[in-house]
Amino acid sequence: TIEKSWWEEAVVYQIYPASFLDTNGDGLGDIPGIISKVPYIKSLGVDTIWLSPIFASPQKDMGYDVADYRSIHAPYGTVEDVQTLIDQLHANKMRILMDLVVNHTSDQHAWFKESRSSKSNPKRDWYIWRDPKYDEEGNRKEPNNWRSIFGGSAWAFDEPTGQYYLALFLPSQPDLNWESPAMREATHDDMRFWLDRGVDGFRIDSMNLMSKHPDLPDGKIVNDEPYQSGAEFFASGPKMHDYIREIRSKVLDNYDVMTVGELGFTKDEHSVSEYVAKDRHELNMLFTGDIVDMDHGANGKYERNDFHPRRIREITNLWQTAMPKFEGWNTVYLDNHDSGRSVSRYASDAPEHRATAAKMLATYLTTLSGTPFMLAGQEIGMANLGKEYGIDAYIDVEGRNHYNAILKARGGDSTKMGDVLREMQLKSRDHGRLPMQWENSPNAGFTAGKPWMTVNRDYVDWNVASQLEDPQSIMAYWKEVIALRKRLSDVFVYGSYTPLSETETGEMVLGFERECKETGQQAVVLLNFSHGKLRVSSEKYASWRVLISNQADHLGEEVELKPFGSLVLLNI
Ligand code: ISL
Ligand code: CA
Repeated sequence: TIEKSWWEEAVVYQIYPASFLDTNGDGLGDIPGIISKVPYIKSLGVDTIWLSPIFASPQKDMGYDVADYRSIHAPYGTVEDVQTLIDQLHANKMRILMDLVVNHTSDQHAWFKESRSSKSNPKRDWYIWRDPKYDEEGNRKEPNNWRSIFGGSAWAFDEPTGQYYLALFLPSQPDLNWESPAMREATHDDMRFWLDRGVDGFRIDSMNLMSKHPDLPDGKIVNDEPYQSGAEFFASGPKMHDYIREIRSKVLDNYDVMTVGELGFTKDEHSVSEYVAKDRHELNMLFTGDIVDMDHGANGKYERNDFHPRRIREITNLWQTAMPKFEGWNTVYLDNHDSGRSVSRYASDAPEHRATAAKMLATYLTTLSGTPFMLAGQEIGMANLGKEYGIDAYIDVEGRNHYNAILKARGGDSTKMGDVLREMQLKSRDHGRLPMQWENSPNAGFTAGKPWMTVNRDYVDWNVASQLEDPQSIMAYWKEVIALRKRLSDVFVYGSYTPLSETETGEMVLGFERECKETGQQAVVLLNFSHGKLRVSSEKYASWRVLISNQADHLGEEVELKPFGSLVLLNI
């Protein structure tokens, strides 16, 4: 018999609160908007939602800069509203994950205000403060050469006390010092605050950055830039597992909850196993960064590196075969609020392919081992902003910093920025944050006011209202594949995974088998990642029956996949 747990069978729907539904016309989504859509979300077959941060925040990084974990960003609503949302979800047998952002806080958090107030403040060591260094000419320099993930130095100088503090993201997002037991306890208390209100788990932001090498050594120099990554000294540091185990034993183990850790930089199988191997008793699952980096360059996210299906085959095979070795569990995801939409990046948003491509990716997400995470809007095939949008439509700080740094280096000539814009049109974080497209009415029915960011004008053709009516829609397909995953959970959730090789399927097709050893029930999944019609030999599957397909034909000895076609066959 198979050991089962709710979080393995869950299907999670990520909501970016600012962009879901605005109920009071201020142009920003809100908690009442989410509450009003609980029946809609449930109708998809989804059973868990993950809310990106909704806490009090100056919103320098859209809430990933938290000023107070126990109050809600006022435009979103109140703690009472959140309690109503939690209760409504539970009444519908659904669950809720919150975003736990505890690698850093906002510089407006009371902890940081105290910490920066003087060198002798009891909270001074809740953050990472260091004296300046000086070069031969006596110029002040940062304590080390680490680069911020959002560009520039990872250190910010604080005049009044004459020291630098570490900030791996924005200077207004100081990193917490997890070495401080008092700070850790305060964070544990904040977690309990939400767990006591019924929250069912956390997505842990920048999870593996919490432990840094205690000496904060200079990062390896790989070019002549002033700042170097340094990630080898701040990702998965020496105390990482102590901190997670402490969170488990002191907090999480008192509740029936799950955790999903965001894993950056760390990519090797052994390190990954240390977070999620069953006997480690640490996290339930991870977001390994590689699946959202498939079209990033070796020298950074915005370096051109056109996607090839070989990448998704490698990454899928890697984790699908690794996890069972140590009885670990993983997520299955392609989209989040930090990147472009998968249909535009890895498949096609051309009008003639878009619906088929979105369904093919839905098939990928729901037929693998691991907990599927989908981003709101994926169920209607929401895509990136089109090429007709210029740089002004891009407002996210990460992309802006990148663009402005290059613009400056090129002497401020914006006519020479076509290559940079091209990559942003694919990978900018703005695409993942586009307002939800509810209907074909002004601003897609997202707001009656002025939306906080661009509403993609393609809502006219791609929206919830029109797909609700259409049995052939992307949404209808999503409902079907989610239902199949639940009905055949022995195969699709708990079954074993066997990859089909590139020689068997051709390089543009991703293929794999799933099997329930107990019952002998088997499925094969074939996904065409190309614009072309392809045939795959299917002798072995000649007598298997079609479980679901978007645009494909089972011809017995052969399968014909239309452009971006997918097919799932079942042996019994
Ligand atoms: O967004 C990225 C670049 O595309 C990633 O490097 C991202 O910054 C990293 O994965 C950490 O992301 C998380 O923490 C950030 C926040 O801005 C992101 O939205 C969040 O998902 C800082 O809290
Ligand atoms: Ca609002």
